[in-house]
This record gives sequence, C-alpha cells and structure tokens, in this order.
Amino acid sequence: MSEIATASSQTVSPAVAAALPGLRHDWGRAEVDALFRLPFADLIFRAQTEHRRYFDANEVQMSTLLSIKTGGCPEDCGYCPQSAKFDTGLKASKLMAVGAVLEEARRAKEAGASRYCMGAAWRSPKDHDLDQVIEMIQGVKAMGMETCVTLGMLDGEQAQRLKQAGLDYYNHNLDTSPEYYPEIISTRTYQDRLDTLSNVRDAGINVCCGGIVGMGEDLDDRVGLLVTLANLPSHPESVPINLLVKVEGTDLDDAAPLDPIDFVRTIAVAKIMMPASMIRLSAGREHMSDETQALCYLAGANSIFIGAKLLTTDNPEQEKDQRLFDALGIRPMPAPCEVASIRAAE
Ligand code: SAM
Ligand code: DTB
Ligand code: SF4
Repeated sequence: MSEIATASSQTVSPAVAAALPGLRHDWGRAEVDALFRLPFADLIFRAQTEHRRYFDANEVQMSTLLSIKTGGCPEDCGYCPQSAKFDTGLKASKLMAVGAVLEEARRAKEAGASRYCMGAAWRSPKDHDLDQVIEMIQGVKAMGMETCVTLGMLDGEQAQRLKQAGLDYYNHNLDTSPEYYPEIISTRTYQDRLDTLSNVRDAGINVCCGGIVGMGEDLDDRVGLLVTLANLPSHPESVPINLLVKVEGTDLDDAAPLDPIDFVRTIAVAKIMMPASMIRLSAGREHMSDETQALCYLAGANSIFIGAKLLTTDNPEQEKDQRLFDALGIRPMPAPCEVASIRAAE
C-alpha cells in the first residue's frame, strides 16, 4: 500500500489528490496510442499500480442518479433519448418539485448512495430554475450526501451560485474527441463545453467530466478524448466513461458495438493518465457481463451509479451489483468528510 492510501479508505479528497505533484498535463497522442496498444496484462498491471498509489483498490464509490427534468431538450446530441429531435417514446416532463426530489434522495441514501446526482435536459439553466436546483442541493447535503448536478452549459455567475449553495461536483462531458464531436452534436461546440468546464473549475467546484465510447468512433478518437481530459489545467476529479446506451429512435441506435476488451482498455488508459481521479464506470452496465465489469474494476474504475435507473434508461438492480461486489470483495467507499478545492492546493 502506498504512502497516500490506507488499508481502509482514501485519505485525501479527490480534489486534493488531483493536485498532487507528478500528475501530467502534457500527454501526446502518440504515447497514449501506444498505451492503448500495450499487451493487455501489461496495461492492466500499470493501471492497477497507478490506482493503488491513490486509492484502496477494494473500494468503489456509489452514486445515485435522478432525472429532475426529463426530455424535450433543444440540443441535438445524437446519442441522447432526451433530445426533442428524436421520437424515442420518452415522455417529457417539467422540473420536479423540491420535496419529491428530496424524497427520492432519502431512499437513495438508505440504499447506500454516498453521492446524489441530479440531471436536467437543458441547454443551460434559467435563473429561476437554478433557484429550485439550489434548494435541492441544500436539502441533499443536509442528509449527509455529496451532491452533483448536470444542467448543461453554465456561465461564471451561475457556477458561483452553485458553489455558494455547497455543490460538490458539476458533471459536464466532452463526450468524444474534438475531431469526432461535430459528427455527434451541432447545437453546441467543443469550445462551449471547455468554457463551461473552466467556469466550474474557477468557481471551485469539483469537475466531473468524461465521455461516451461505442459511438462509432475510432481508437484515435478515444485517444483524443483522454488527451483533452488529461491536459485540462487540472484533471477532472471524476471521469465518467459511458458505454453508449443505444436507444431506438436516436441517430446512434445502430452504432457498431464496441469490443468489451477495448472498453476495458479505455478505462485502464484513463487511470494511467489521471491516476488520482475517480474513474466512473458509468452508463452501459445493464448489458455488461460480470466479467467485463470485474476487469473494469481491475483496470482502476472505482465509481458507479447504483439503482435501477440512470436518467431515462435502465441500470442493474442493486441486488445484482451486490452479488458481484460480494464475489469480488468490494466495499462501498465512505463519503469523504471534506472535499477540499484543488485550486486551494495549487
Ligand atoms: N443536458 C445536460 C448536458 O448534456 O450537458 C445534462 C444531462 S446529459 C443526459 C449528461 C450526459 O449523459 C451526456 O453528456 C452524455 O455524456 C451522457 N449520455 C446521454 N445519453 C447517453 C447514452 N444514450 N449513452 C451513454 N451516455 C449518455
Ligand atoms: C454521465 O456521464 N453519465 C450519466 C451522468 N453523467 C449524468 C448519464 C448517463 C445517461 C444514460 C442515458 C439515460 O439514462 O438517459
Ligand atoms: Fe440535451 Fe443533455 Fe441530452 Fe444533449 S445530452 S440532448 S444537452 S439532455
């Protein structure tokens, strides 16, 4: 065990860990491509070794996700069942009432979640919507859980308001490489996304940022996504790697399936490049074998969504996850008692 992690738990918050010396922000595409092509055993060994420098390899952080405003989204993200562009049979709904959200959060806490994530199908939040989301954040925090929201693009002032409300994490994904991005989304640019990420970071909120694989991209796009993430001014504290959930009616419902070994390689390379970050094995677990998930944990994934639903699509039942955790000897990661700011450490 390293000097940083103890036998039972991570001793430094993800934000502080991500600011530790030795983390690189100058990754080049050729060396990352070479990592992807390592013999599998060498790749997994490197990823595990890095992982153990910062984390207890037998702990996984568990979050629960709730869609607080579903469907009818004006954006045209080609993978997303919530875009108004697609007829996926999804019923659009208004922003949920604060009381109803807090009731769901209470259930998630009882089920063992240490972080509660709320997502809204918006291009960006309106100020009066933000007022309500802030009440939700304060209510969830009062229950002793960490909070995360994903609400679309944010300007600097909105990010500051969320920080003042006590928000722990903001999720905003880059989704894919800068080159492949225009094939998937036309209504907002890659730069728009980078601007939101810098507003969130500057406000002192932990950044949750990753992407989606299995969208028909090639290896160079997976390399490009990870290089962009790792070369941000600070590594996102949480890096969700989503495997595309194919939804009938979306542009990508017939995308070619990604080989599970290539998915595991993506997790391992992400961990080697951003070793102090939590790599979240995010969407796509519903149809993933236990064996593939076990390989993802070996490759350094240490965060998942629990509960039967993601935002609008299915996630494994908790009993199924628990059986796999029991078989692998994995324990839930306790919520950190403090979440320090990465900027404070720099
Ligand atoms: N509307 C906000 C936004 O996009 O910024 C927040 C919610 S959006 C649903 C959050 C993320 O979910 C997206 O950035 C995308 O990475 C992921 N996502 C959406 N649909 C997905 C799918 N079918 N499969 C995998 N990931 C998906
Ligand atoms: C992320 O990267 N994955 C989550 C969370 N951030 C908000 C969303 C996954 C959505 C999968 C499709 C759905 O359920 O609608
Ligand atoms: Fe809207 Fe977010 Fe879905 Fe894009 S990913 S269509 S912004 S809900």
